[in-house]
Amino acid sequence: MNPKLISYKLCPYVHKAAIALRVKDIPYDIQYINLSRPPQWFQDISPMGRVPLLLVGDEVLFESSAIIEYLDEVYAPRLHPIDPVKRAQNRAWMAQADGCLGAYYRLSGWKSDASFPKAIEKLHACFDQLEPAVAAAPFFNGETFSLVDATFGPLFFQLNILAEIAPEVFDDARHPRIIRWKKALVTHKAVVTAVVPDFRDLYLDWLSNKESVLARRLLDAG
Ligand SMILES: N[C@@H](CCC(=O)N[C@@H](CS)C(=O)NCC(=O)O)C(=O)O
Repeated sequence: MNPKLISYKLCPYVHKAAIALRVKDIPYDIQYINLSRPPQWFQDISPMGRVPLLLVGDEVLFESSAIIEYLDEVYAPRLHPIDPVKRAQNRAWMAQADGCLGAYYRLSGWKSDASFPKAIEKLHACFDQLEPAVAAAPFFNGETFSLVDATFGPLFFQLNILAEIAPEVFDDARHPRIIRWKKALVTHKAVVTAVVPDFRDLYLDWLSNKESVLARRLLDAG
């Protein structure tokens, strides 16, 4: 029986798990739920009421990092570095992704035009910390796509669409390594195919339904 990913179409944590499944060519089933009205069966099995879940036989896995670590242990090829020091460093950077995602989410719903640059600066402050760590290319560890790439891919994928209306989310001069990394990630086959084909439309629709700076910009852009 294939593992089954319980999903919400716009969730970056689901995207991360789907990327790991795809990079490893693991056959999997996927079921989408409406997070604003989660079905009872989901509430019964999801310890935190969150997606993603990965159903493996009778077992329920939750937390995207735990899910991708599980996949990496069970299915070849190994995406984490073999060297324990490098692996620990990779895990440490994976843990930092949530801070950047938080800054991005706050920015996506930011209400005040006047203080919007502050929201941008919070995201850039996260990138300032990450920039020196992105030493290799095209991916975080070099030629091989790893779990760090699966973790940051969804953030950059969503930001890349957001940048169509807020180009200031990326600063090429301040974060040249991140920009180069971002370009490799948002065009990677597993990253692109791990979301639904109409993701961009759904995402812009989600952005436009907030009372926010970005929703107003979308409206102005027509
Ligand atoms: N730390 C969790 C975060 C998962 C998460 O926040 N999922 C969101 C959707 S993107 C969710 O299910 N939210 C529903 C809720 O919190 O009620 C992970 O990495 O899996």
